[in-house]
Amino acid sequence: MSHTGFRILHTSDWHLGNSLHDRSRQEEYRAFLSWLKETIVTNEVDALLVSGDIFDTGSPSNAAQELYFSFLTQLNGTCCKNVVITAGNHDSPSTLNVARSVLELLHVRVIASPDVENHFANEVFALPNAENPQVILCAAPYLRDKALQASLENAKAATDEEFVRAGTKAHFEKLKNLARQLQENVGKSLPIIAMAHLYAAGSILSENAADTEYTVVGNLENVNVEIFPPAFDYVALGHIHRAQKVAGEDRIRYSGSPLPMGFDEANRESVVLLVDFEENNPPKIRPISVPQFRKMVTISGENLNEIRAKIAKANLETPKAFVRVRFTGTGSVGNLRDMLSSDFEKTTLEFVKAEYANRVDGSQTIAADDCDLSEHSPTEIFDRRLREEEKSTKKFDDKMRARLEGAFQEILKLVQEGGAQE
Ligand SMILES: [Mn+2]
Repeated sequence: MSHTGFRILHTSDWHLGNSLHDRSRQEEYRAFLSWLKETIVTNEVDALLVSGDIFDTGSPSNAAQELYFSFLTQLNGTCCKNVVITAGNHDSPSTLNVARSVLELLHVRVIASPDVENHFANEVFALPNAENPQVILCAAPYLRDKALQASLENAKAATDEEFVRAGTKAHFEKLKNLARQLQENVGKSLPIIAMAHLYAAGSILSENAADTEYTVVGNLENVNVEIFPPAFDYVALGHIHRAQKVAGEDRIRYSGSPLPMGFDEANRESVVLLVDFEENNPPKIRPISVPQFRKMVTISGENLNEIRAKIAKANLETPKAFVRVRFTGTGSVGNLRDMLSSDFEKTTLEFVKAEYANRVDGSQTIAADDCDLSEHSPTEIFDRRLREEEKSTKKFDDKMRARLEGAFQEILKLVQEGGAQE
């Protein structure tokens, strides 16, 4: 698949280390990354852009990190001479920064947090390199308070939402100016590509409430895509798990997550986006469908007989699938897991969870509505807990919040390292 211009592959929201109700997804991730490498090589991709949420948590398991590093190492020596990785809200900037200087030797650029002291100079650069500039990147990671405050040059905002909106807008304005400056230095008009990890107003979260919860928890602020004027030839977004263009603009895209992050995301198509930049033309965008490496199936039934028949059928149609059982009848027939586990033992299916569709468990009041706690990462639930706290008492300042989050991550890491064999 040869080409003349500059070709990127845009993806995001890998959430490496994600597990499905304690079931490891390591093999799915391994299969995805090996597929991704093949796709990059087959399509002669020049640069890979990953717009945030590389890892599922701020302290990813060793197994998740091993996948990440071995994938990046395997790209070395292929057509893909550049990789740009930005941090999402799930990523810990310091975790991503650990290997930054080593990865630089492999032409992998990690932008974990905006360099406030140097006026965000780390986010704007040319690819493939300064000697042979073909495109200009404005690669912003997820913007936390410090970066938003610096972007606003300490101007005050009326509300938290306004702070995020105005700060984000000011940030991309600054990046655009840096890109223009770089263009002037180069002496020609190169395509400008923005990377951002945010919730763009007008984007569709999901048909499904649970997906919505997963994606925007801890970040209810959305920003208007007017912050990306046409000076940005392409905007590679991350954060929303469903692939889409935003506000009808072809050039503003979410790639979506390559793997479904739960049963509620299982029915949508996953893609990565190939984007070609040629002189004086709008970018050409081509989605490539990501195979589903392991099916996720929901079996619903009004009674046990119906459910048992569907289990047998699923075993033939989708062997090895992860299965969620939903009892949609009235009343209770007892512990579904106990009653169905012997049925599953005769199959290749993986019985992940069983639930009564019409019952709300009283233990789940922290997670509002009818969402399932196990659909969320511990960090998200903690984040939500902090928000609840802020409703009844006062808001935490940045320092206090950072201390609480730090302490939580430390405990989480201890628990995970003590409990998991990975
Ligand atoms: Mn995110």
